[in-house]
Amino acid sequence: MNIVFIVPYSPASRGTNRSTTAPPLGLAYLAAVVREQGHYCRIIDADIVSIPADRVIDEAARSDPDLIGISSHILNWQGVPPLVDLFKRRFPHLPIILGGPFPSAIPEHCLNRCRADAVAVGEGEHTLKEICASPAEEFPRFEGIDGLVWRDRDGRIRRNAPRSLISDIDEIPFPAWDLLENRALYHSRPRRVPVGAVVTSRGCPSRCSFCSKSVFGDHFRAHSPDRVMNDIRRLVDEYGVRQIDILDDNFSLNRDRARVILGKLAAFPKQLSVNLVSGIRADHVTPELARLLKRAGVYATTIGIESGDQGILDGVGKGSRLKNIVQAVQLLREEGIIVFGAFILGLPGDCPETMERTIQFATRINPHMAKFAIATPFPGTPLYNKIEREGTFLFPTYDGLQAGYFGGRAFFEIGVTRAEDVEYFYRQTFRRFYLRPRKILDILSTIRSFSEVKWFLKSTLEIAFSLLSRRR
Ligand code: B12
Ligand code: SF4
Repeated sequence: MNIVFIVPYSPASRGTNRSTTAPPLGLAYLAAVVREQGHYCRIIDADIVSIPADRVIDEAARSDPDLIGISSHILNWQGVPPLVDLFKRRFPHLPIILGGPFPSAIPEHCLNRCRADAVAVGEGEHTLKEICASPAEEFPRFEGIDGLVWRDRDGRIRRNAPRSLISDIDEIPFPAWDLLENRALYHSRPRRVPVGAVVTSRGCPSRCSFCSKSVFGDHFRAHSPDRVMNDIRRLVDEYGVRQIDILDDNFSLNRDRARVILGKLAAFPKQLSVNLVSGIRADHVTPELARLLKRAGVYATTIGIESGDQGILDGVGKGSRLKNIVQAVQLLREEGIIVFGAFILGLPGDCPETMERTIQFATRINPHMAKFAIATPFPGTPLYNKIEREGTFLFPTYDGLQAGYFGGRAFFEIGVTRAEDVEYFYRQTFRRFYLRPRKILDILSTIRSFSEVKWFLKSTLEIAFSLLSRRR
């Protein structure tokens, strides 16, 4: 059987979202699993090369597909219904399955918005494997396969039992990296090139109100350090990778495991640069961990700081303390690790005083770079449910976004949190954080390679574009 996996293109993913990208690893894992069953796969990442729907269909048609799998998150969702529609017009009997964080959060809604046949909710490997193992005469059989929400012959949407999580994720094969076309386009701030990406764990037990956990849920499951190193070795040996982007939600949750991996990276025969793209928790950063990170080649990490106001932080539910954040930024800076601080404006309770506090906190603790986002309620999250109960949506996020967090427009109002204030403070952030002579020198002093210079020029243009465009 031929399976074509697609990441749809949506013009929405322009702007600051372009300077840091990652390969569609979810699809690469799925492809690796079904290839083991003997199927042929292709991955078309239309988003990374901005291919519109009609060209995606021409490309897919070349592989004579028996099944189409589309992966979607909230920012590319708007590309899905037109793509599915075109497919169904040209190939009415070709089954189309959706997956990824956005359809997983609101599968019935997504099926009502397009003509796809099913949504694989949550972790996809076992669900897809079972679909692909349907007897040829019944293919694709959706009935009785856990994790599916699907449309039956009468057009009714049916929900099967939930899919249980894979208990030992080491059983999942090495992702089909060979199927990722345009590999050079996937990277965070690149200190060394080429860049490879790994996800060493799945799930996170924290309960941040804004976080979408529709795929991997609350239960932390991790690859063994040996498996992580085997994957990294393959990326280095087979794909020449010199930098590793670690995409985990919570890399340091199991501190012993994190220490072992960092130790193995430090002893790795080739020197690698490592970027902890999605970050580590501030309260995990001890002097020992900061040293280990440095020795392992970690040159940059993100810290989800969110707010400079303890009351707002308490409302987020992450359990962060401002004093831990101050200490973490300081320790990482002392080790010479670049710190990206991720802040959110417009969380419930945010008013001019608290947002002023956030900007002042950001400039005081001074991470090298700061990303200020506007609070975005993803369907299925506690934040979304709260706005639905107690606030007012200014933009309905259940049909996707046009500009992610950085569009400069507030998505909701609730209590004292008013759109006008949020947008005002958002506009202030860039000038007040970046346009300080000392800050510019601070940033320039972190650049070590030509690839980083190119990245800076591109990101600056993208930020300027985002600040000017103001979309939700
Ligand atoms: C790395 C990452 C990024 C990187 C790179 C993104 C990129 N596209 O290039 C950066 C930091 C830049 C980023 C940016 C954004 N991100 Co992001 N990101 C992630 C992160 C941490 C890891 C993604 C990953 O590789 N996961 C691992 C793979 C294995 O999982 P997966 O892709 O979900 O695939 C599995 C299942 O979903 C399923 N599946 C997926 N597709 C399909 C298809 C079929 C057919 C089937 C059967 C199954 C299936 O099976 C797979 C294997 O189990 C996730 C959080 C997370 N833990 O997943 C957030 C996450 C995907 N990001 C999110 C968001 C919102 C964004 C932004 C929109 C934020 C913004 N700036 O506005 C942007 C979008 C950028 C863009 N243009 O794509 C949200 C999405 C929420 C939602 N409900 O849609 C997430 C879930 C974070 C969160 N917890 O809230 N992101
Ligand atoms: S720590 Fe990160 S992954 Fe975990 S719930 Fe909070 S935002 Fe989500």
